[in-house]
Amino acid sequence: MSRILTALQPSGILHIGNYFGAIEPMVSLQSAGNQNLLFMVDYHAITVEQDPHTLRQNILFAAATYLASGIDPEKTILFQQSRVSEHTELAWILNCLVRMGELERMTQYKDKALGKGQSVSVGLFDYPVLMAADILLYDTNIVPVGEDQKQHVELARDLAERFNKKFGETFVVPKPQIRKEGARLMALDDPHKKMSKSATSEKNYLSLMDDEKTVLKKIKAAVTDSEGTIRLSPSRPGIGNLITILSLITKKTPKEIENAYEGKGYGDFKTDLARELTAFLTPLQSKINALLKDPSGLLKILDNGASRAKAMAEKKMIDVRQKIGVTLSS
Ligand code: ATP
Ligand code: LTN
Repeated sequence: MSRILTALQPSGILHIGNYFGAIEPMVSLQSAGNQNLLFMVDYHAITVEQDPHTLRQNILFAAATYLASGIDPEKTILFQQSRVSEHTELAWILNCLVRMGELERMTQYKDKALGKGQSVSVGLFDYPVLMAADILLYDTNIVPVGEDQKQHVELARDLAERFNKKFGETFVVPKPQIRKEGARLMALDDPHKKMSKSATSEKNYLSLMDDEKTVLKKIKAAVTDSEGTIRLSPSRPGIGNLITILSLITKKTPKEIENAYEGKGYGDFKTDLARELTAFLTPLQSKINALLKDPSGLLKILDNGASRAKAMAEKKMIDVRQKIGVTLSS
């Protein structure tokens, strides 16, 4: 039996990169026998400014999205990070093992801090340590994430090994699991950058809540090149990204898509892609909206998830406190 864990920031819209990079893999790993945890990392979200009212709504929206995507709360412990205070407690202990240089090397930090100078929050710098605590607290074996989080999971591995060496075998050393296709969907308006919900332009991403008109507009405007053929090539990231999206949605291989569009141009391809996207998003949106109409139902699921997670985390922390020498009774 493997323990599988992932988390997403409840920081606003979710896009199809989040869906295919993290949510769908988690749904497919829900098979019997695995023990799964999925949570909204609200304490990660506040590393950048959040409006409290919006944050509250985003947490519920994220929970509704996971459930609508097929997360079964019987099979997956679904909860909110801040409800299990052991996450921040373990992060503090790991803070005392991590080195400044290790955090300074993190590319997500470098990207997000760029241009912000000294005004960037200490929380943003420390973000990967809280993430390591999230993972190590539950003896996680596998962490399904998009490509951009690989470096953070590697830090969690290093910290697990460092702790185990210093204090004795305590933590499972986790492995990232990154899918082959779709681990890094690119921005529609710039295929050299990753699709990102914190992008300044809405043309960057396809939101899970975009309606038919918006999807068509964004796909028609998606950056390609002047070659005009539907073919994968490393030198053509724009069309490659769109082929990947169609392949993820239709479950056809990129090769099958190339063959189907032999002799056709961007116009036909983009119209079909927009139609397939809408057919995929519409039922998902109805399910999300139905779940959001019953906030007390959502809260019940999250309460239940939090108490199951808390029980596991409390047990782990008894061992951790003992190992580092702060527990006085034997
Ligand atoms: P932000 O832009 O605020 O950093 P994000 O869009 O990167 O947000 P996160 O909440 O950081 O989203 O990521 C949630 C999950 O989605 C992670 O597992 C991450 O690896 C995955 N993910 C994010 N962007 C993409 C993408 N473009 N392609 C595939 N997976 C992605
Ligand atoms: N940093 C991740 C979110 C995250 C996470 C985690 C992912 C926080 N804790 C634990 C996997 C496991 C992100 O931005 N996507």
